[in-house]
Amino acid sequence: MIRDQETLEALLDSVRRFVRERLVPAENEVAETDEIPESIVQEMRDLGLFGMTIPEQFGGLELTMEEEVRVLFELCQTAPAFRSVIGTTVGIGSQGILIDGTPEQQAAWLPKLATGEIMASFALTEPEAGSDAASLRTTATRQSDGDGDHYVVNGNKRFITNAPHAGMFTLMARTDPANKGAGGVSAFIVDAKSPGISFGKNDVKMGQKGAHTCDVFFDNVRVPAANLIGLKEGQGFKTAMKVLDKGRIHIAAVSVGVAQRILRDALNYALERKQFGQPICEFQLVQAMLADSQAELYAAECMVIDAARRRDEGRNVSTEASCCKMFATEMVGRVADRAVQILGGSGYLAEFGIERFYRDVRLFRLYEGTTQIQQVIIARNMVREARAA
Ligand code: COS
Repeated sequence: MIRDQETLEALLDSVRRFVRERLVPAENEVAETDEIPESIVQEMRDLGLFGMTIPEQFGGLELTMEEEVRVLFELCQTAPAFRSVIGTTVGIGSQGILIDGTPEQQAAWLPKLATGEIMASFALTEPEAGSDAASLRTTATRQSDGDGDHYVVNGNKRFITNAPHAGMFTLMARTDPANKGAGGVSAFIVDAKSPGISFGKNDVKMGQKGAHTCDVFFDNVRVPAANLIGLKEGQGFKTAMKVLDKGRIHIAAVSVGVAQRILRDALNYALERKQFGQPICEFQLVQAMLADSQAELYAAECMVIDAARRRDEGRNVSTEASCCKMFATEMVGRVADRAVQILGGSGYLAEFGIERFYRDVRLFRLYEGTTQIQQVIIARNMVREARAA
């Protein structure tokens, strides 16, 4: 936790400067090469961004959720692929260890993640288990031999962000073959260099060039029993859901940051571009698009900050996280669409950058639970609470 406003402001200033001076100028190169230069990744390490959410005792900045979302509002005013470099390490890849890991597991892995020495990746989704995450088929079978207790993992994970760069995976696998539902799933810390792990080709995606995803194959991979998160079988699905509660607020904050950038670009264009003898920002139909975007963006920003504060207070934010994820990711889609409209033909051209954002933000409505899954979670929680009352 950053204990004083001045230190938080200094961090936000550094991130703002980093975005303006290093990331924005590199956007086109990253889109063309599909690679983020190592010098930029190193600067992210130097800024402490990999350790944003990791406790100080393990070398991180230990930001509260509210502080984290404020950093994301700044960091994401550029191509979202840059955020993806640190995203799985500060978020879904590390949080399972932090939330449910033992002190030994935390001490063994979190320091390396905090410095960015290794990246974390979150391996839940499978070819046949997307929205229905609890139906996953990857197995982890406990065995004991001369090498001590371990699990043998077999299966295939899909769409795994940062898998090609990962040093470790938070892996969800079925430890109880008789239980085909959520209760049969356990979470593990898996060293990415373990023999038997192999990777598919990088996925060719609609957008977010520079952020890499691929399939990961586990073929008789030995995982020490000491790497079972929390040393308890059957808790892995719940660990994944708790991780996603936080991850969904994170993605909502990312959506707010990107929307701020897109709207600023659209406004700047509307100020400059003249038609019928005056800047197009003078036309009320263009103003309507600007105003709707501004109001929705402000609503999303307020929601994200409120949900983050509630989480910092230790409250259950499953409903709020899904509300934020649903609203903010849909919001940035509408903002990007209006921005294309405001730029007109130029909005469709690569050189203006808006079409790239339009493609990039489409992912936000899909990963970490689609909009429809967020609706299911929100409504289910409402019904459950109403019945309990
Ligand atoms: N925190 C803690 N525990 C949770 C939880 C949460 N947010 N959400 C669910 N659980 C618990 C439930 O309480 C239940 O526990 P009990 O069996 O003890 O009652 C268990 O987990 C199973 O929950 P549920 O019955 O709701 O599971 P479902 O299979 O119905 O799945 C959804 C629920 C659809 C919400 C879940 O599969 C999901 O989030 N899918 C989307 C997955 C996703 O986001 N994928 C993206 C991958 S990461 S890029």
